[in-house]
Amino acid sequence: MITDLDALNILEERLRWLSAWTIHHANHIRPSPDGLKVGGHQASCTSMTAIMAALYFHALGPNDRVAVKPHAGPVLHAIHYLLGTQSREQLENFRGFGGMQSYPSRTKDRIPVDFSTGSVGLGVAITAFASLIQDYLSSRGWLDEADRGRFVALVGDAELDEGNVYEALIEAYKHDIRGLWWIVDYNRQSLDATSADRMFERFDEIFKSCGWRVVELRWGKRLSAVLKTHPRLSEWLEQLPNAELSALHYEGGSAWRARLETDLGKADAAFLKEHDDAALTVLFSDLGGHCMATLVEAFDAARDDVPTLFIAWTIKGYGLPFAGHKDNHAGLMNPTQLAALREAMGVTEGREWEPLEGVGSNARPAVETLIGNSRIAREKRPRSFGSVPVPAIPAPAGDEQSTQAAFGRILLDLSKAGGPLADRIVTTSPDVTVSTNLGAWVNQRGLFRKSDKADVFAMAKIASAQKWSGTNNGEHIELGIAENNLFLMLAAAGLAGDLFGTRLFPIGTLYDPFIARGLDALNYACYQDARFILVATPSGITLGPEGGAHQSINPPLIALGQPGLRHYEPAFADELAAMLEQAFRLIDDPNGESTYFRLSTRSVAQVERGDDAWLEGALAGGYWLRPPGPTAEAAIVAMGSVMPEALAAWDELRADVPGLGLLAVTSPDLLHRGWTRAQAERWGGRRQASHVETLLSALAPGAGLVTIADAAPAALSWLGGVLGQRVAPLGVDRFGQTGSLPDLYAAYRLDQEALTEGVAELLLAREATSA
Ligand SMILES: Cc1ncc(C[n+]2csc(CCOP(=O)(O)OP(=O)(O)O)c2C)c(N)n1
Ligand SMILES: [Mg+2]
Repeated sequence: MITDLDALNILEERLRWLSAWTIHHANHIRPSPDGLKVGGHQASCTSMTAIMAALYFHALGPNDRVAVKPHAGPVLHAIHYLLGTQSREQLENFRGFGGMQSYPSRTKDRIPVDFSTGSVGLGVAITAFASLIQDYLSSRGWLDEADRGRFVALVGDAELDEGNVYEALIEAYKHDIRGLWWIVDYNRQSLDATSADRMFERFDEIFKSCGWRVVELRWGKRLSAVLKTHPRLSEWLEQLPNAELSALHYEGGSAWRARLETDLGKADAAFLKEHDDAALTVLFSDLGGHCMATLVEAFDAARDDVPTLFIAWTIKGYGLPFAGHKDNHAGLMNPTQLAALREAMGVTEGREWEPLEGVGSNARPAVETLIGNSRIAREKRPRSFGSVPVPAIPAPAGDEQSTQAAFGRILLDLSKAGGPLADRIVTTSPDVTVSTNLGAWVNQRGLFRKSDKADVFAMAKIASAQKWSGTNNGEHIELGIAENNLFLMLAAAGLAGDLFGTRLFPIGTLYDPFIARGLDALNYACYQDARFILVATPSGITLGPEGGAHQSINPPLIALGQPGLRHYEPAFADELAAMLEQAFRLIDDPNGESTYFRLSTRSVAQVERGDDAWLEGALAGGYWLRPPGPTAEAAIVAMGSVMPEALAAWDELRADVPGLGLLAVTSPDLLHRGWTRAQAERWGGRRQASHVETLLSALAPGAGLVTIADAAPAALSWLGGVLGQRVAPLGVDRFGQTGSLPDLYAAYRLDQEALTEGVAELLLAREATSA
């Protein structure tokens, strides 16, 4: 009689075999066109095969979402192969072009992947924010109770060194986030070494103090039973350092015997007599994370919504010849070792890809039933979530405004007007809601709190501009100052469509320099194609008296190199309004992307517009604010908050420099992308000038450009390369300092005088070359 546990054990073996074989095939069998090692992590996979078999074929429900430890990617694919939702062709092309990815990827893998992983720690933390978003949707009535699920992170033990895990843990506690299972594959090995013994049991305390249930699965059933009757052996094993335990797992039965004889002497002689070396190897490998009964029991006992940390003891490389070896992280079996494993697993040569190869006819029905009953099998969700109409967004009125203030006004107006878009917006900020001008929106829409939180100050009738009570109907999620969490929150909210079928329009705000704090999480969000709006303000030395510690310099360069994120840097409120409207549209567009706005606190005189001709160019990255004459020999190219200086210089110079133009750049990022794309398409036989080429070819051949931005000069200086024009680049390339704007603009050469000098220099150079 085959029990479910037997069948699960058989499935574990299938996963162990298929993951090892997939990696082996890519490295040793698939022809290599370049001689490069393909790689893969057989040891990291087999460390988790029992845990994953117990989850996917027993514990997980249809709505549960899992972030899989990156190096166990092949196990996830093997599971889908058994479920029939992954093809052999994809497995054969592991790490190949168009094949299954090295690490689970939402966008590139053909199987449904809930969260991409790869940068360790981030996949763990995003599950907390996804759970919060699930609560957010539920409380608005946008998610049925029956569609709610649990969020599971499969965590490598060394991932617990990543600080972002604890930032998320703290935020999760504050928001009472539940429905989480974080399952640590406690193989006590990282990439380089075995883990520090001193941390042992500290993790439990950290999690327990944040309200988590900690379940340690140290020994399997068989080993536990032996240890119960052999107290000295038990005591000895409990205190064995990580490195020694790993080494013994590698060396196997005879080493266990020798070591026990030395350390325990005759005390356990009887025990040693009862076990030959092979039996000792098997017995001591019976750790909790490899014992199916232990795993199933633990998962079954944790079905409530208390966040739970499972510490499942495992052996890195379990069942493989390099089990426990400290250098096994990227270890690959050689063909001889692979052949031995194949035989041991009853796989006939030539039938390596057969899903249930080696499973006897006796066991097959039970195994097939378990596979058939897996409640996690599903197709990839189509990327259509019912579109949300985006209304026209008018520019806020006002002759003088800053882009930051305009942003606050636009959101306030959206809120007052109401409608589906305003209802689907969710805002979030790491403790800079007020100073990024989101306060008025929050007054209108309220804080999101799972349980009501009264505004104590308002109740006491203390005057305050911020009326912040929290309810489960609020639309702003306030975070502590941990920018990494902001990006993980945006990633989770930006995946609401994919994860829950309901699109949200997430807007996150922070100070521009602190983007650097969360860069990897930002990249992670973009990599997964999460859709959101990032509003970074204030920015640049235009922040003035706040000084260098808060003045950002390089974010436009970051944006220039960040796929999946569009940079807009408007100078005027009407530009910002049009760009926000565009950014909202891009969120729900299958071919869209996220948008980063770099805004400023500087209040600037707004320009008069005769018509809407500027609009299309502004959305495409730039437009002629003052069009050049047909023989223009120079142009000022300006971005964002320094536009008043550019306009003043243009006014001063236009009499002396006939046809001088002023190009307003709203997105170096879009201009650069358009340029390189047009280049590539030219090679493909299509010839169409990019927007930036069209703009710049309005100038006379050989004309010069003076570029200016309150940012690293390289954000715009590359424009000279488009048509081979000479450039005088102005911008900030030293740390900022405190001061008034006139003082700072003079010191950093962002003023009218620097622009005039720049134009003069270009004209002189032009005369010299034409003389
Ligand atoms: C942020 C980041 N830093 C470094 C790496 C390189 N790296 C990949 S796996 C790994 C060690 C992982 O150890 P553990 O989490 O214990 O996983 P195991 O393979 O032991 O299961 C490292 C350092 C990475 N992927 N991400
Ligand atoms: Mg490890």
